[in-house]
Amino acid sequence: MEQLLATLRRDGYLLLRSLIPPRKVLAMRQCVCETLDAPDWAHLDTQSQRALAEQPNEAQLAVDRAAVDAGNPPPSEASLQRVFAATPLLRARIAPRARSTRQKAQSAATRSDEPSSEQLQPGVLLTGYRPVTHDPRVLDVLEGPELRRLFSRLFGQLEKQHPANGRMPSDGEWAAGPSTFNSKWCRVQSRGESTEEHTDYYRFEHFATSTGASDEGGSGDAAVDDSSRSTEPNLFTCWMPLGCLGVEHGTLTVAEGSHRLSGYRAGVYGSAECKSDNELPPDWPHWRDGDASADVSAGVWRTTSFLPGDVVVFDVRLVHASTRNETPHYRISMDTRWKPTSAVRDDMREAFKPL
Ligand SMILES: O=C(O)CCC(=O)C(=O)O
Repeated sequence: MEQLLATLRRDGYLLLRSLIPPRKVLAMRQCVCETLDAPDWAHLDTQSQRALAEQPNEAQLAVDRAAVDAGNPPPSEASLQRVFAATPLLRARIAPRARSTRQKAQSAATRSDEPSSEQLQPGVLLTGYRPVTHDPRVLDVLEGPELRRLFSRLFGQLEKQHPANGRMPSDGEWAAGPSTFNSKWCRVQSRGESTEEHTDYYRFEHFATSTGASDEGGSGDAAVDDSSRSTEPNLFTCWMPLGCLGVEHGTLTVAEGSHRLSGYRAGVYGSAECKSDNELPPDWPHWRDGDASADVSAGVWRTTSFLPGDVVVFDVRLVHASTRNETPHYRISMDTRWKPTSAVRDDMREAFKPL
């Protein structure tokens, strides 16, 4: 845990593979897809998906399903992809906005995933839509034992390094519980959609520290270790893909080390110091472009492909975005916010749920 926390403080994020059993994440996705498939939404094109589905090799599929259900050891990527492909709702395509009978016949005859030029339904933000975000299948993950254990241990480590009130807690107290935001974010992105670069800090600055005092910001120099600052934000985002996501589906991308830029101070967002209202710190160009005169190179964006069960935990200040969904399938993800319960002030209690 010490190493994980050090990495989180240094890079601003942690990528944890296979943290959650994939069958639980696929159940979450099923919940979102059921909503998108319902008549009043009708965003999914499950019918044509069924027509396009390959006949699965049943014996192989039984082995794959058993591996996914067992979850431990984590199923192989091939097993997950095959289970995914054999479940029509999970593989459903984005429905066209409106199609003529001729277009429908054409698309049924095309056994290809190639994006066509037709207009597809846009994505939807299901954030705060409780039939999805508070469905038991979703809460089983977003407030479930795997994330609770991870954040208990991470926050226990945090508290060891920064004891509350300047005193060392006893061993038992180190197992400080985590709290999670009651609202949950659910993003469904259609073809051509992506998330612009931004930091969550400005939306969450009220919740970012326990004292209400704002961080003075890093020096912008990634070599400086400022982990001893007591006003370091203790609010973290946990992002997870709800499916098998290649970079072409729209994956989370993180601006490594950008949490250490200066300007993460309460009141900056919307002020003249923050030159635009695009939720980026004033020092962002310094990370993005580097500074040739001072021999500082531009920062590095990182992304990867994801499988159900992977999560990314990141500092509330980290600049992040997503790649563009280039496929005819929805890209679905969820994200939540976490904070040590001991750091939840009275005026934050309504927003957080202790676990
Ligand atoms: O999933 C995305 O596209 C963006 C995620 C995000 O902005 C967040 O988790 O705060």
